[in-house]
Amino acid sequence: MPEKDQFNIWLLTGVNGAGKTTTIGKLANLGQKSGYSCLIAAADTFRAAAVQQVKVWGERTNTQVIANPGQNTDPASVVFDAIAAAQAKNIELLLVDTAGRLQNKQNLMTELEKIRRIIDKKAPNAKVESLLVLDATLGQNGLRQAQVFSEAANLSGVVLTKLDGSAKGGVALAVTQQLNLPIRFIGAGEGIEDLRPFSSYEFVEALLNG
Ligand SMILES: Nc1nc2c(ncn2[C@@H]2O[C@H](COP(=O)(O)OP(=O)(O)OP(=O)(O)O)[C@@H](O)[C@H]2O)c(=O)[nH]1
Ligand SMILES: [Mg+2]
Repeated sequence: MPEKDQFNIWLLTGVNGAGKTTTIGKLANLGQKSGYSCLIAAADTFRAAAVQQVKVWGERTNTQVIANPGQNTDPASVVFDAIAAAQAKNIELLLVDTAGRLQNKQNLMTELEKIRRIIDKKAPNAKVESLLVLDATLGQNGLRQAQVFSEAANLSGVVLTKLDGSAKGGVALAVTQQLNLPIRFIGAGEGIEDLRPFSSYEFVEALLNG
């Protein structure tokens, strides 16, 4: 959970279609319901539809969305603007949506490094959670993703999505062990409520019994 009366920034990253934007919506819902003041940064400037998609989640959750009206703008500048807005409004939780990117696309990983740098520079006192959103159906590939994203975004944890399907999420165990990254949340559905804080006990039960 974010820390109350503090500036928390949660940066969500991952490959295309992992569930970043959906998770942002779920987290905004959880944050608002738990009494945090929330703001969303629409830093996926890659696709025009991406801003629209995150705005829909903003409306659903009553959360303001900071976006750049231009297309193909620098995502780091959106993050810069969003941090300024959050600081001016004493926001407690800023959720940053980023464009999906493959870990082997060097220019996109460099762009992610820049976003992370802006956060550290502009909000040095913020409590930053850098979360890799990992599709549980993808198996072993998740480990390689996690390694590369970890370097670019200085990850602090993982959100495991799509655990409502047949996926077992066994790769999550490898990720947590090898990279020493905790799983923070699990997504199990497309709905706004389908997100739970991670409990390793439940997870191991499900892996063993499912
Ligand atoms: N079944 C299931 N579907 C999910 C879950 N999380 C997200 N999805 C679906 O996965 C698809 C991609 O989700 P997005 O949130 O758009 O993924 P993204 O990572 O933002 O995608 P890009 O921005 O294109 O990189 C959508 O159809 C979501 O509804 C989940 O936990 N379970
Ligand atoms: Mg998205």
